Amino acid sequence: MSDSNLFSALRAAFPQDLDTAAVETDADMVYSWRDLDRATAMLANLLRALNLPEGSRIAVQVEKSVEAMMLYLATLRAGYVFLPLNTAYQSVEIEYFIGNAEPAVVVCTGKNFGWVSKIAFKAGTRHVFTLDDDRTGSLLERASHHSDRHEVAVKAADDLAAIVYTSGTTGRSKGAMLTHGNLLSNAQVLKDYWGWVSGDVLIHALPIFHVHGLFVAIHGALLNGSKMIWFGKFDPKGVIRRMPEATVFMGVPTLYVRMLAEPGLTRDVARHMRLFISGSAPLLIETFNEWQTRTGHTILERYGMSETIMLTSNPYDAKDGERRGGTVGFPLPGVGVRVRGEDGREVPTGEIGDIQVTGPNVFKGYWRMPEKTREEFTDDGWFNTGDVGRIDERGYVTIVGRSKDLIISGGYNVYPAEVEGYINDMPGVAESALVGVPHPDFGEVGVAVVIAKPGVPLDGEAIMARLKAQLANFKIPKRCFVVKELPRNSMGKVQKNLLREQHKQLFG
Ligand code: MCA
Ligand code: AMP
Repeated sequence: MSDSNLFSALRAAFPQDLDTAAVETDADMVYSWRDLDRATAMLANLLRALNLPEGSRIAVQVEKSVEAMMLYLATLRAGYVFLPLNTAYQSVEIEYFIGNAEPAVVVCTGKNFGWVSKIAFKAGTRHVFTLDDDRTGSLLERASHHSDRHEVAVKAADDLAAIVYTSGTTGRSKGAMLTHGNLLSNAQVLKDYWGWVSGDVLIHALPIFHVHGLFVAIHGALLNGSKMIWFGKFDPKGVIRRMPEATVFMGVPTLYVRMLAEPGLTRDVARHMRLFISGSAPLLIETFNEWQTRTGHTILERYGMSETIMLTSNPYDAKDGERRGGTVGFPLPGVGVRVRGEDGREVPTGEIGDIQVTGPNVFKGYWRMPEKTREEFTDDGWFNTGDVGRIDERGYVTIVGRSKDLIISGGYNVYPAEVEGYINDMPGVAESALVGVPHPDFGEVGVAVVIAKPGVPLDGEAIMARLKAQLANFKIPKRCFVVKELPRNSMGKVQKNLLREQHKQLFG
């Protein structure tokens, strides 16, 4: 079998001189390409020494660090399946992911070892390691005893490389199974489409537990042998300060909004930059325009999903067209995008419908959910994105909404059904509805509207406090109102559009 391991392709793109800098961190640490090669070998040897069954999942919930990225690369290198988890997830959420994915190895922070290991051992996980963002923990300690030479595990393009959990409309998260072929084909297409060149330097300021920071950004830099300037946490002033040394930046719209609030963001400071890319949530046209005025750069907006990695992109090269604010550009080479109406037929050009996609980037299915997988694919094998949009006569795709009930807040997805479930389980609650309303920083945030059981006094603040003890912080509604009734249609269904309309001015 020929090797389609994504790691092999990334490794082959390392520069000739392995002693040059591959990553420079905001804490002034420098990692060479040789460091990446050796550390991923040691970690891969540690994983192999555990004698895990083929296809084992390595679940990781740690703070962002270069070592955490190396663990991802080592997992690929050893041929196992990487399962990244948002650091905001709390015990009930982690219990679900570990119970569902049954990872052979769990890596967590030292601080969380007590409760995470308890959950993991209960679920049958045999190995729990710790990894902290100051290069301490049992994982690195154990890896240090292993050889720094390792033969990359041979993988087929169809073999699993990662499982990325994405919330479901019913409230239960689904693990999107991504293969080596999905990830590599997408990374190669983006390398060409975004015109990566020798000498490019990427500012990496996104979390590495979701597709944007983990795949799009890291693969982009590595596949081009490009250095990364690495921020453990997004810091607008710090990013602006490093722009004169960099050429490429990737962010969710909130990052652009926060940098625009900095007087230090000028044309001069951004002069060396080649490309600013935005995605994961809609970029407001105001942000797009203001960025152009302030920096002289036109943000390139693209669109993707955990299930598909990147789908469409505004053009990089002016000969292919202009970057149009408010649109997500053209289908990437090799990706099919079509818009279907309620009757399942293709709509005329420019008309709105459900966005369906196909291509080598489209995932293999949801982990252990064949029914769900079948539901999301059409009879002719296209994946239903749950996004609603149109394609104009020039081929630009515009997303106008979502058929899935989803709130995207600062680039993180919040599924109302999940949050409503927790609120409904609280004593004294009869019913609740969570809606997304505009927010100047996060783009959109959740607002909860709750009805109490007859005669029970309820307090919105107390509901939010209780939720905070259970769920990841970004899922907590920013406001919670207790009301007498919810607006309903003639079928008795809550009219969320009316609630959205009612609260749309809450945050100015
Ligand atoms: C933090 N908070 C939030 C969010 N982040 N509230 C709503 N939405 C959020 N996204 C709240 C916390 O609950 C907390 O509230 C307070 O803000 C401070 O938390 P902290 O963690 O310190 O916030 P921060 O560091 O300022 O984080 C904001 C952020 C972060 C940098 C914008 O959310 C972020 O990195 N977002 C990027 C997400 C991303 O990478 N998405 C890509 C998904 P309290 O104080 O009340 O507790 S991949 C994807 O979507 C697809 C495939 C694609 O197309 O890319
Ligand atoms: P997830 O699978 O959790 O990463 O979220 C994917 C969803 O994010 C997509 O289905 C879209 O609804 C949304 N999304 C990603 N990029 C964009 C964009 N540029 N504009 C609007 N929505 C986007």
